[in-house]
Parts: sequence; C-alpha cells; structure tokens
Amino acid sequence: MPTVREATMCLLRELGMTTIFGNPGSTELPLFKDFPADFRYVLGLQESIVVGMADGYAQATGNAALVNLHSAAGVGHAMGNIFTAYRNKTPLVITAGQQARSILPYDPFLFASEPAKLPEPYVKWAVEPARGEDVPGAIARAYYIAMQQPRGPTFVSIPVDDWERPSAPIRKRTVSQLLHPDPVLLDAVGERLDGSTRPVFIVGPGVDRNDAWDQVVALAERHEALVWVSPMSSRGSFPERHRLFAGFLPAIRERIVTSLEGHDVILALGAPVFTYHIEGFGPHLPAGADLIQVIDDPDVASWTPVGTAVVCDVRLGVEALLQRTAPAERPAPRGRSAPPRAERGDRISIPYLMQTIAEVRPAESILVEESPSSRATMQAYLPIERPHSFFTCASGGLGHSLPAAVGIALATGQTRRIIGLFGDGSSMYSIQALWSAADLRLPITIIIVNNGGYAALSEFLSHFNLEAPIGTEVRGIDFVGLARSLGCDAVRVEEPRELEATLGEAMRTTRPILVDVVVGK
Ligand SMILES: Cc1ncc(C[n+]2csc(CCOP(=O)(O)OP(=O)(O)O)c2C)c(N)n1
Repeated sequence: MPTVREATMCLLRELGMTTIFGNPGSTELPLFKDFPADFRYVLGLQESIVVGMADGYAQATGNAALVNLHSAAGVGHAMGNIFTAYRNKTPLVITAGQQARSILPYDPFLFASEPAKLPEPYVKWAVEPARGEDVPGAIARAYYIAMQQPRGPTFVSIPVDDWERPSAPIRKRTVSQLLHPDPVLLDAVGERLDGSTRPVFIVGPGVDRNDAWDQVVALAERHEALVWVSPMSSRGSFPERHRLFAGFLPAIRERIVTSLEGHDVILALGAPVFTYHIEGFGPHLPAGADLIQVIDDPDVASWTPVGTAVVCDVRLGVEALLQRTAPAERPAPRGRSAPPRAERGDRISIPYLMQTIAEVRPAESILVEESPSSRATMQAYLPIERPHSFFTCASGGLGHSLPAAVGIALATGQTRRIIGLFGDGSSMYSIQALWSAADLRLPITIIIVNNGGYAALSEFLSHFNLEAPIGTEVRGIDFVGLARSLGCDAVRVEEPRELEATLGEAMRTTRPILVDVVVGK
C-alpha cells in the first residue's frame, strides 16, 4: 500500500499540480521526503506572497494551484490573499501543516485548535480529515470543489504524522465543471434582448474567466450594444478600443444609474453589476430598464437586487444567445473617445506615464495592477485589447497583485512580458515577492507609481467631511535599494524626458526589473 505522501503525489501529478507554492515549517517537512524530480517548490517569503503567487498562477493556467502553509500562523498571514482569491474566484487547494495527532490534546506548540474554521468564510470547503489515510481523498475533493463554478479556494489541514501512514491509491476522476444555462429561461431573456430598442451590455471578470471574449464581442456587434465594464472588475473583458466600448462604470449607485440612462435592456455578462464602494441611495437602475444577468455564480445572482439571472458559464450562455436569429437592425451607438494626448511636462504626470507605458509595451504583454488612485487614468490611457491581459484583485485588499504578477509570469514563462503597475503604498504590502521574481528569473517589469503616499485615501477626505489626512504619507522608501537587496535590477526615474527610454529598456530584460517612477502633478 502506498503512504499518504505517495498517494497524494501521484494524485497531484495526475491533476497537473506539480508546482507547490509554499513557506515551510516543521509540520510540513515530511511532505518533501523523496520529493519527486518532476515537482517544483516555489518559495514565498511570507504566506500572503505564497497565496498571491498561487492565485496569479492558477488564473493564468486555468487549473487549481497547490498551496502549502505552516499551520495556524501561516494561514493567518495568508488570510488577506485567501479573501482575495475567494473574491477572484481563483481555484486553489490550500494545505496547512498541523501537529501530530497524538499530541493534539495537549495544545502543542504551533498547532491550530480549529484548523478548518480558521480560513472560513473565504474558502468553499475546509476540513481536517478524521483519519490520516483520508488525506488523499480530501485533497481530491478539495480539488474538484475548487474547480467547480464558481471556482475558489479550498482548505485541507494535514497532521504531520499523516504522511507516513498507509493509504489506498487514488486516481484522478472526471467531474464536470461548467454550469449550463436553463434553456427555457435563456430563450425568454433572448426574446427580451431581441425586442429591445436600445440595449446596453455590462461585462465583468466572468467573461475573461470563462473565455468568452470573442462571443461577447460578436453579441455586442449583433445587437449594436454599448459595452461598459462592471465596477471594480478584476479582469479585462472587452477590447477597450472597440467602437462599442463605453468605458468603466464607477462603484457608486447614483452614477451607475446615470451612466445607463436611456437604455431599456441591460445585459450583464459575468458581472456583479452592483459592486458599490461607497453608500448610495435610490434605485439601482434607471426607470424602465430591465436587467438580465448571465453569471457563473449563484451567490451573486441571489443578492443582485433587481432583474432576471441566468446562472451559467458565461461562454455557454452567450453562445446560446448567438444561436438565435439576428434581431432587427439598430442604429450604431458611439463608444467612448480617446483621451486628449498627455503632454510631457516638468514632472512625470500619471496620464503621461500611462500613455508612455501604452506606447512601449509589447503587444502580447499582460498588465497586473494595484495602483488605486491612478486606476481611472490607466483605464483612459492604457487600453486592454486582448483576453487574459489584465488582472487586479476583486476584493479591494491590497497586497495581492505584486505576488500575483510573479505567479502569472511563472505560468506564462518567457512567452509574454508581465508589466506590474503598483502604487508605492500597495507594493509594500507584499514587497518580498520581488525576491521570488528574482529567484525564478522571470521576465517582469515592475513599475512603481511613486506619489509618496496613499493618495486614494486623501481623495476620500471630502466624502467623510475630514479636513486633513492622517496616516497617508509614505515617504523615504528607497525602492531601488530595496529591489536590489532582494535580487532584482532597479532604476529610478524622475525626469519626463528619460521615461520613454527607461521604460522601453525595462520591457526588454529577461530578468525582473523595478522602475521607480516619481510622479507629480
Ligand atoms: C489590505 C488593505 N489595507 C488598507 C487598504 C486601504 N487603502 C486603499 S487604497 C490605499 C492606498 C494605496 O496607496 P498606493 O498604492 O500608493 O496608491 P495611491 O492611493 O497613492 O494611488 C490604502 C491604504 C486596503 N484597501 N487594503
């Protein structure tokens, strides 16, 4: 009979999970005995970095990534990014070491008293198996739950003495993963859409997650519908230079209503339409408008305050809508226009920075962003035009995107340039990810939008009637020294006339490089 470790390794190999993201401790070490040569261990120097890297890797590969954390303390450190992985709907199988079963009654050093409760409610399923021999089966179950739509993290706590126990072999199984649309309901909403006089679409992260870009573009063109991106979307979901592209909905109720005024049918695709960031009042939609939501998440469908929801894989839902005969022709609406060209001033302005990145980036590059107050400018000047080319966190919790960029770069290898765009504040939540990027020698260009503080918070002052910001200045960090000490190349740029050449060069390196861009008004 195989040991728990042998059975688990065979299963992981069959599931395509031979990359393990982790930060080890005593309770995890037995996993590494006779560590197979076809497996690799990706070390993160703090557990939030481990989970962030695994999240990016899983989003880029489309398969669940395996995470190995150190007991309660490791899960605690990881929690912010577990929360984000849950909101991102990223499939992860998170394992954590636990003390030996025989000493659990004595509150041993470094144990977790209620391990399965600790990561809740931000995992889809969590368990510490009743018996050691049940561990491989629990990992298989965790995998199939993580991969089921809506995808997300799952958790298995593994006592350290379980790895050597005898266990039955376990094989990969076939378990369907996609949610299919209800044909009767889809027909009804298709009829409503066909009968619309002025439809509008809202696209969200589910479009990119469910590989539905081409289908959504075809549907928008067929219906001559303007296309908005849902508030705070974590993925690019529509070509942002397309003639029908309208822009990005703000996360504010009243402004969503204003943006959608004049439309009779609103088709939301893979989008939680009403992600609000601040309190708002009144109706959720303009008067007279019907909402149809095609969404891969029954939970989102359940809290959406108005409309009809078809819960299904977005590509399957849109493909079914494309099967219908074309509706009567409608006049072509006009999408957003390009912003005015940003001129080079005395200081590097954020529009000028974004415009320059757009000009020097390789066409196949992937943008990973966590730069809160510059996001709107980025959306204006740095359009995303291809699938799987833009990632940020869906939760709002900072500290996700820098390690996620490393995980994405690990998944795509040398085939695509990864551009990380991070605020100086945001980057510091998970700066140790630079060490992993250097250790893995990844082709990643990290751009720090350095405005010396938490500008996004200062923008909230008037909203909460505050006179002065407190705790929002972040000055004196030597990003170049920091990056170099962690093994990356690094350069600082303050002069607008040096920006283009510096960024251009930074897009061509084969090793990670950090560019500290000092921005001003
Ligand atoms: C984990 C976490 N802590 C705190 C915040 C609150 N927060 C939102 S934006 C922000 C400032 C981020 O600063 P920076 O990355 O420099 O971007 P800027 O606001 O200057 O554009 C902070 C602290 C958060 N969203 N997540």
